[in-house]
Amino acid sequence: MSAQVHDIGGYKYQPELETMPREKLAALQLERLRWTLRHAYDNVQHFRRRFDEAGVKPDDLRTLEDIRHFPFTVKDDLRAAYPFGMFAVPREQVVRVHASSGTTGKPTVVGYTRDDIDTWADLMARTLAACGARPGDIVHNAYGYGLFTGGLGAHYGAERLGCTVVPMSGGNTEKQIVLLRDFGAHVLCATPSYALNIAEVAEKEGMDLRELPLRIGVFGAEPWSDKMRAELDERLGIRAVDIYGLSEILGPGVASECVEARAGLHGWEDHFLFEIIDPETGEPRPMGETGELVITTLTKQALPMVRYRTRDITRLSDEPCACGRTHVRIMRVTGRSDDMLIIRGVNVYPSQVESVLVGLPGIAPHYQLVLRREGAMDSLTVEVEATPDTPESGYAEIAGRVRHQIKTMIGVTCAVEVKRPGEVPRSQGKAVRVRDLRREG
Ligand code: DLL
Repeated sequence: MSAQVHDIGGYKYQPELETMPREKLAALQLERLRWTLRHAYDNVQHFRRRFDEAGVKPDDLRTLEDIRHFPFTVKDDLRAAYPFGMFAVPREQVVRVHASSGTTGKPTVVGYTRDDIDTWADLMARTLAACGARPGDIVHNAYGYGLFTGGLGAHYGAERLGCTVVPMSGGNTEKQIVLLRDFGAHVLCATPSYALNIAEVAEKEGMDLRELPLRIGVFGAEPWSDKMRAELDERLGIRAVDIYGLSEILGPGVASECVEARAGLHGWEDHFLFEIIDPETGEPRPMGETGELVITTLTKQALPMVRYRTRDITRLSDEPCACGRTHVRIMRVTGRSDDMLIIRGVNVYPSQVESVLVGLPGIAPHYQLVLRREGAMDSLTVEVEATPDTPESGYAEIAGRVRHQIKTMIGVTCAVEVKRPGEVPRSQGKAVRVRDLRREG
């Protein structure tokens, strides 16, 4: 592993965990997987029932590949067990819960024992270190605090790494900017869309964020593109690094890019087992092929998860990485299988629209997809925003160009509305990319 990774001062950092030879890592995974299956089967009614239905017992697992015989877990299983029915330890041993807001139906509730919180802090410290944060840095944490895992997850990790944490949470953007400047933060933790919002407000107020000590952006919780990364690097004067996680598995701290390569996110394999499956058939796919990411926890006590279907579409890579870490890389998550919109029979992912938009001159990186029902037909309007230097007389031409590009690249006919600068709503956390008005009209 390169010198930068070792050289991180006070934190009791164990690079050997991240550079373990793959055979040793696999042996560790197998041991921990066996424990997880036994723990889940013995202590969670849901897993016992599902394993029995599938005719598998924890001890049937002899190799890591045998995991394919075990049943999947999905978000609805957590909903059905609302609120605490999936916990594998007595509720009194659960020292923290978080919950996802859930756009429809009940939220999903997740829990942590004291040891789970400790593991999470370690994994987030590891994640922040991989992103380039160092002990002694000032970490401005703009992930939302509360039921969302982002705020407290990053907070505990930054403390564990030996940083000074500024627990800002999301929102109140003017104040964020003042404190970024006055406290001299080195690291900004936020969703990428909110970081862009911060950059924009700073520019409006005449503050050049590039002149501040800010060095690293630890961005995640939503899909973002390389174009957006280049924009964030440039406007904030930082290295923007991608981190991935989900509450059902842990929160942030499941996978992280390394600042050296910024090419795919190392999944922390000493704590999680990653698989890619065909989202239609559920069959495992070989290394390198695209499909749905499925994760099994290996050390979680309160909420062990067996083959959790994330709905995130990506691929894994076991190519060696410039940083020397041996943990498999999850290539950028570009979208979710359940974000898919069907517009007049054409499958459309918001991320596809984003990748069409980011290449076009005259428009800012803010957009929303608006769905309406006209009679029996669904219609899609793409709202884009003109850059400040685009004259309003040019809007019609931009709209035509965007419409044409979307038709050519994605195959769907849509309406395009060009909004004035600032008119597309700004993110305070996870960006809202789709407004579905079909049920309201
Ligand atoms: O978003 C945890 C998190 C907080 C991750 C802060 C990173 C930073 P949930 O609210 O449960 O948890 O949402 C999880 O968000 O299944 C993905 O669809 C999406 N997601 C998270 N990170 C990324 C990323 C947190 N880097 C869901 N790229 C996941 C793309 C991401 N999508």
